[in-house]
Amino acid sequence: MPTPLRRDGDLSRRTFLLATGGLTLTAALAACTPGATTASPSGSATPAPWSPPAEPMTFPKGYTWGASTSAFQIEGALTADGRGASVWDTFAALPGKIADDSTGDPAADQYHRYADDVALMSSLGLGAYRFSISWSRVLLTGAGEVNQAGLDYYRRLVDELLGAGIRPTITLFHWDLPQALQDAGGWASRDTAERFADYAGVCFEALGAAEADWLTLNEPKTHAFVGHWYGVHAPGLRSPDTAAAAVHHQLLAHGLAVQRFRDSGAPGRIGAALNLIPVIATEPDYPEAATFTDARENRLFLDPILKGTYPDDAVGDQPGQLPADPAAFLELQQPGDLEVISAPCDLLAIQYYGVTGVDGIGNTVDIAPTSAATWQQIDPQGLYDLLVRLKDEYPAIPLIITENGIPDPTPDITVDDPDRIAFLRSHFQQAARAIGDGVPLEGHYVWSLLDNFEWAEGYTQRWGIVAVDFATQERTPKASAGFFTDVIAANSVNRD
Ligand code: IFM
Repeated sequence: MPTPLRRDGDLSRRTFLLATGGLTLTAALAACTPGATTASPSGSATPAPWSPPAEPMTFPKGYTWGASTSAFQIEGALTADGRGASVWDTFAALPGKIADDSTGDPAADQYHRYADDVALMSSLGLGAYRFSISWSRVLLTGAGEVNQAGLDYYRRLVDELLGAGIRPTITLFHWDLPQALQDAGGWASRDTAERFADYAGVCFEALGAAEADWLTLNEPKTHAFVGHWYGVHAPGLRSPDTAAAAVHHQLLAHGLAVQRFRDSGAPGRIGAALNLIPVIATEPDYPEAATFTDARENRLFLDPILKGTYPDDAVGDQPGQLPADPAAFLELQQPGDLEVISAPCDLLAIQYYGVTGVDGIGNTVDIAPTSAATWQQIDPQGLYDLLVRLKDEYPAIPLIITENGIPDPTPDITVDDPDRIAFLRSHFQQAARAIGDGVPLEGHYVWSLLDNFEWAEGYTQRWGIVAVDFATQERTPKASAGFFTDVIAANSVNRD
């Protein structure tokens, strides 16, 4: 059984982080990479954390620098050109579900402003732009007749990107399931996977000629768990068994879409985008709960896609497991499903936000500074650990980081964002370090290009490197956008 991630110096690092509790995030991030050995309170020497070198860390030629968004979070225009409703339209309209009672309208209105936004991307020097397609713009009820006007929007966007020399990275599903499919059972129903494959086929036919990277699913874990188990995201369900079904049927949808992609002969590449999180046992004598948490958070998604097997310790009634019925989960799996799910991909997209500690009885423990998103425990070295783990434990596959970022500390428009610069710098450094150690990492996308609708947090969390005034739709690049532009131009990251 694989062990949860632990690394030398963890305990001392936690002690150190406690000691930095009064620092700002920037100071804590800077302090996380000192050059000297740190001393524990008992005075014994502990291993020094890794330090970036004095000279710039250079990335391989052709390394992709990009920024990411998703349809419901930025497009607005919820009824334009006949768009159908998604589960997020329904959920956001329910009282009390969104922190500021907002909806996906107007968001950043990219549906109408895409040309200006592409010009903005050019001015920042981006090599790639990751966006998602709204399924219910293309197929209003998730299936049946194509809504040409909706599909044409994405064709225009792709053309604009290609014209600007920016590679499109296209996500097919970023949580906005057509409401009509939810009404028919949603991801609890196997049929949704088939509908997804048909929808993917429509997109490949319309846009597949473009040299692009395609991502089937965005964070199937978050959609399954937060939307179907915790009830905090659309569709707002609270059933671990439904969450388990949403896991399997999303993964099946991924595999079916990969098959369609191959059949289409499209020239681009395809994979899935998984949010992965190093899990660190805070009670080393009782590591089981951390092992189960690792199974639930990471291996439940990595293993079927990359190895064609499900881990046997992710689902069950032990602390850290997805508390669904393992027999029912097994029953969902039909002969041949895992073969479909593990259809060879061209890349694996990773979304990295931080680490988590887990105690002996499965509770989450803060072992690193958090951002305004309290679930986010910031640990740049965790990115390195994760990348090396993927190289060591899984079949070789090109990797790209398709999300990495933090929110501003307050809901107010912010253009001076030193915390984000420190965050990005330290994560770019760890990415370069991993490449130096043989990890086949090919690109890094920040989350996000623009301030946007942050799901249940509405507009109260701003994750963009470009500020958006939602009343006027004015865009203002933050200081971090300038920092990112410099990194892209140099294709390297400085120590500080
Ligand atoms: O905004 C989200 C995104 O949609 C998926 N990954 C995490 C981001 C920040 O919460």
